Amino acid sequence: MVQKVIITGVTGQDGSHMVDYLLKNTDMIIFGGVRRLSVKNHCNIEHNLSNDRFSLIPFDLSDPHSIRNAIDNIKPDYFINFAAQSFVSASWDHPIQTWDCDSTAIIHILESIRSIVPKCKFYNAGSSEEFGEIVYSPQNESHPLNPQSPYGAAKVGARQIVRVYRESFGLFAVQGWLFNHEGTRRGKEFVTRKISSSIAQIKLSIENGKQIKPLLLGNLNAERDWTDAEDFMHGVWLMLQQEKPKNYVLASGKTYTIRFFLEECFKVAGIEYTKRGKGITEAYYDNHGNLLAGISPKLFRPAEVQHLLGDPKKVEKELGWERKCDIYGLISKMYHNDYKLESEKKA
Ligand code: F7E
Repeated sequence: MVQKVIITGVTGQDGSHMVDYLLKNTDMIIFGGVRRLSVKNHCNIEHNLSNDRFSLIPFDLSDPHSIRNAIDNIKPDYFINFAAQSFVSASWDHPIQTWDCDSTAIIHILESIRSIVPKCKFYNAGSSEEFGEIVYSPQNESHPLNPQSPYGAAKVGARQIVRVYRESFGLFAVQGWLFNHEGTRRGKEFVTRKISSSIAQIKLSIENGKQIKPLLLGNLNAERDWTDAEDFMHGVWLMLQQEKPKNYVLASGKTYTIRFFLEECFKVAGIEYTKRGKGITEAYYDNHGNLLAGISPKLFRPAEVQHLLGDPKKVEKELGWERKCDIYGLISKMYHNDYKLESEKKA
């Protein structure tokens, strides 16, 4: 019997990469959960819509009926939940919606799995934001959970309920700790894609003699452990193939500041800059004195996770996971993709 998987969040970065990964590496039938929106956002899955093994089903984390109906209609062998309110910054503006989607909804999924398909293997997207205020570095699976945002707190809530259902009902339910993961399908609200798309626009403005729209950023000192999102999909799948359910950290084991990402992206774009100022006056100018990038204090967060560095040793040793792309490959891939997209827009 061919197995069936429900993947939620398929229009987003991780869900769409997981669809690609499973179409390529398994013969499973894939059902992609999508939320109804008046404007369709299918660009990340467009290339798979005509594949016989992939179809879309209605799914909304804020509606327990939609969760139950999806599980009851499909009776999946696997349920991979990538749907979420995933933007940390927005979680202070929408704390209840964040909690409902990222924590309460997980109870609804687990309850439906327990009563309808108790053998179904469940993966929930966990986050390095759960570690929050760092006690030691690098962070491994034993690091305390000290979330600093409503988003991080909601992911901790989900982690606890996943554990409770696993231990109480013997479900195969896991939640990996995924450190930051990026790529060409990343939303433009996240800092890496904001930088790559904005620098591509700046490059085109320079080439075409147009006025430069400067890039405004928040905390350049924050340090993040970035991996190519495509590399993580294999790790998530390996977590679901274990004999017994166990959670792992997925990370690159390297950390860089936001400033490093910005400056490296300027280099990849071939844009020369001069730096002036310090703190909130820190800014980047081109050879003609035009502002390229600066700081907007409005983009600082009410609380910041200043340093993240994951320890992937356990997942590498026990599950054989390894990453293929390093930070330089990632920045280059993101910038060149955005340069192409921006050039096509302008053509
Ligand atoms: O911020 C700083 C910001 O929004 C990274 C999500 O996938 O990874 C992601 O969460 C850092 C922060 O990602 C801007 O203050 C500076 O320190 O790209 P981000 P995130 O908050 O780390 C974790 C693992 C998840 O689970 C989340 O779902 O960059 N930063 N200036 C900025 N951030 C943004 N967004 N925009 C700026 O202008």
